[in-house]
Amino acid sequence: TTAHKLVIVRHGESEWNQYNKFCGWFDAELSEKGLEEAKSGAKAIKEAGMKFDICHTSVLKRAVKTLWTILEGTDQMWLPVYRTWRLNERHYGGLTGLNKAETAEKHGEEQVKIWRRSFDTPPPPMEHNHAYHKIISESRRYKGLKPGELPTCESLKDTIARALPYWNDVIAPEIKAGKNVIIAAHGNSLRGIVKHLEGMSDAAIMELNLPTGIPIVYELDVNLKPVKPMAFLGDAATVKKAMEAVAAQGKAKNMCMDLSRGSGG
Ligand code: DG2
Repeated sequence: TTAHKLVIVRHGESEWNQYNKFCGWFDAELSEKGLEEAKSGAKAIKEAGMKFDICHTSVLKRAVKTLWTILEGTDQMWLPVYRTWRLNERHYGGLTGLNKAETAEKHGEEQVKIWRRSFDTPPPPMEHNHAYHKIISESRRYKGLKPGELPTCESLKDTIARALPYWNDVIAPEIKAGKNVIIAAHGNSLRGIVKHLEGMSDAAIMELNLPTGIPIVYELDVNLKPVKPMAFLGDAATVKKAMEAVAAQGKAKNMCMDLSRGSGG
């Protein structure tokens, strides 16, 4: 039986999602569409009457701003918000800043799917001369990380390995203590949490693509096991389309832009 509810939400579309670039730890802004998605997410949470006690997010503004927008839209801006690098997006290494469709044209769609969705194959590392190396690795927000914690690239497995301690040590005890928690994070850091919660296999998680800005509700038992499948606070057709658009970002042609804009007819 349901003992707890948890809300997780991937940030609204970022400017780099919009340009179809691998983003990872680059601190991209929300796009205008992404801000609208976050507002719709807020509206859905408000209509569902959901109230929170504690909020967790990453140290990347696309997730933080999505959370702010949800808190503003539900009149809960007074809530405590905790930010941690452990909820950051997976570090996309040397792929950071590259266009996903162009990368598929160059290396093949299969290779791009492996880089995007395989469980334990990391992307190539970010070298010191990479255009975004300095701005990411020398950012003040990462000064407190211990030696070896700052990644140069991460597989989903690596992402889970640094996100799970935060889940186990901070978030899970709060939920068990009866707090209503919302987590605003990223496609792959949330896929890691979903894999853990649902006990999904390494193969099954490959096929899961999380849509941007659509809140997901989990009903959990006392041991934090889901008692039913994740529920999206959005209509089924919109959710399906949004998930397919994410999967299509790794296709060689630019089709995905048309799909995600809904302008393809
Ligand atoms: C995307 C996910 O992360 O990309 O880093 O490019 O959720 O922060 O927009 P997010 C990125 P894919 O793994 O879906 O290619």
